[in-house]
Amino acid sequence: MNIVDVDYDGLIPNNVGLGSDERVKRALEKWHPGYIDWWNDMGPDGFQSSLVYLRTAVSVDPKGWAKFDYVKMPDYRWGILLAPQLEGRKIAFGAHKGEAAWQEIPGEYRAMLRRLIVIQGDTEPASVEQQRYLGKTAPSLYDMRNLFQVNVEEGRHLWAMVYLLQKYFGTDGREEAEALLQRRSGDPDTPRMLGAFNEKTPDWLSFFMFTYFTDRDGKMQLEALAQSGFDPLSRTCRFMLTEEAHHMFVGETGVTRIVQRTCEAMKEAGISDPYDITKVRKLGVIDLPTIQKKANLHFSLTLDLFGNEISTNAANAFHAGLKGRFREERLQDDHQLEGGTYPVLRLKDGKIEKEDSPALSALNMRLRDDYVVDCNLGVSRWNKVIEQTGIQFQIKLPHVAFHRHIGEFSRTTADVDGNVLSPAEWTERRTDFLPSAQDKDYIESLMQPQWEAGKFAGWIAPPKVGIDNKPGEFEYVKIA
Ligand code: BYC
Repeated sequence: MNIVDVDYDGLIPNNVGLGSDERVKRALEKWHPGYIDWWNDMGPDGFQSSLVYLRTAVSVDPKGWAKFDYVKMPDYRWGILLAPQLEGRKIAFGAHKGEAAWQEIPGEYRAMLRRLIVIQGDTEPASVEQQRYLGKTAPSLYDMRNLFQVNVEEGRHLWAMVYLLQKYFGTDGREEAEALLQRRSGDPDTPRMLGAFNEKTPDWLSFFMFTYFTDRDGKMQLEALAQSGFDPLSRTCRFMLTEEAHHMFVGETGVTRIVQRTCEAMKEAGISDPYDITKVRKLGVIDLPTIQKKANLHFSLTLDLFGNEISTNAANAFHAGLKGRFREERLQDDHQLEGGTYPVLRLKDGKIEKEDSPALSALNMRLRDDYVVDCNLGVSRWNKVIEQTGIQFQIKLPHVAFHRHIGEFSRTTADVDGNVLSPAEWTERRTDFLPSAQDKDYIESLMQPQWEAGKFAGWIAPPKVGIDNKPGEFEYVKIA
């Protein structure tokens, strides 16, 4: 079998030889109707019979793996795609460093691995649920298409994790696969597993912030899991990362286009003070301080997804060779970390201080630090756009202690600069940092659909280039 090309003959497209794996094929075919029911219940509200210009993977070769065409979302060919197996791949870290990567799961690591796969799997449908209503207020057909592309690919990422559960975990894998279809984002009784995936994505600025910040956590976690000694997990994460890149592109360019439109409108109207919110809002654009508040919200919610700064789970997963570090292969150390230390920000007697901690226990912190560096790259590109218009304003990531619910700083209340506030001060100043009810109402008032091909809502600039190099007036979604 050619592991680069995808077999589209059966019900489930794949490059894993499903045709000759009757047991897993049957299990997945049994799971399939439940997935379609979930998609119909919890996927994009409406638009299911619209034709959407989507890309579908036809190969896992990094050069030319996608084909673009009009597809109705329920007919999208979700499937199982793994990056090609690397000949002679070795485990790169932990106690098994240097041993051949595993094609089957070592018994002693089964529970740990299952937990990692289930948590990863749970986030994928969760994000689709969170974004369910956004199609109705899309600022253009271009943006609507990007939303639906992200949604179908998150659906496929769920398939990716379900395949691993069904193939390698027997009965309990099948039960976990079912449970992934049962939990619901924000449901008080059966919520999704991680906090940020139970929050609402109520408007398009939130959607772009989510795809910028939260999908980037996806990138970091997938990069760490792509290092896994369990080769099928590594291969599936490697392919997922190619799709993830587009999601972050949607987020980064989405925010860029909003910032650009705001600055252009301010210039045209002769407004130079970004804090003159009343005047800026009269122009029908989103003022920069509100964009900053949304960034504060989504960045802080996403930091929680890295878990506790000091974590035995993370140490165990690394030691076992199941979850590595960001770009493990590029790091210059022993890749075992038994004796090393890593600086961790801690809360000591109400003060935030750096402390050297055992490197193995500090792996969540380390991944979070790498994440913050990665986040800052795009933020500086947003700031370039502002700078070019001559407006005096800079978007800044808040301090890591700001607005936290998991880990060291969940025990304190800090402002965006990391100054510890009393609970009363925090309550009083909360809406200086995070969107207020009025901010939310204002953004909501802008969320009016613009579905004419080639047109864009007044609060967002058009993109520089179209998807698949299509011209500006291209009809990305034929709404039915
Ligand atoms: N909410 O030892 P700790 C994506 C729990 S996003 C609730 O620090 P660990 C995507 C934790 O489960 C990437 N609970 O945890 C993006 C543990 O509970 P138990 C998703 C939390 O394991 C956009 C306890 O607290 N992938 O792909 O070191 C769209 C002790 O914590 C939270 C992954 O996350 C939380 N935020 O770190 C679509 C990778 N944080 O088990 C998709 C897989 C911690 O003691 N997961 N807890 O009862 C992991 O690697 C780790 O499980 C975590 C947590 C990084 C999540």
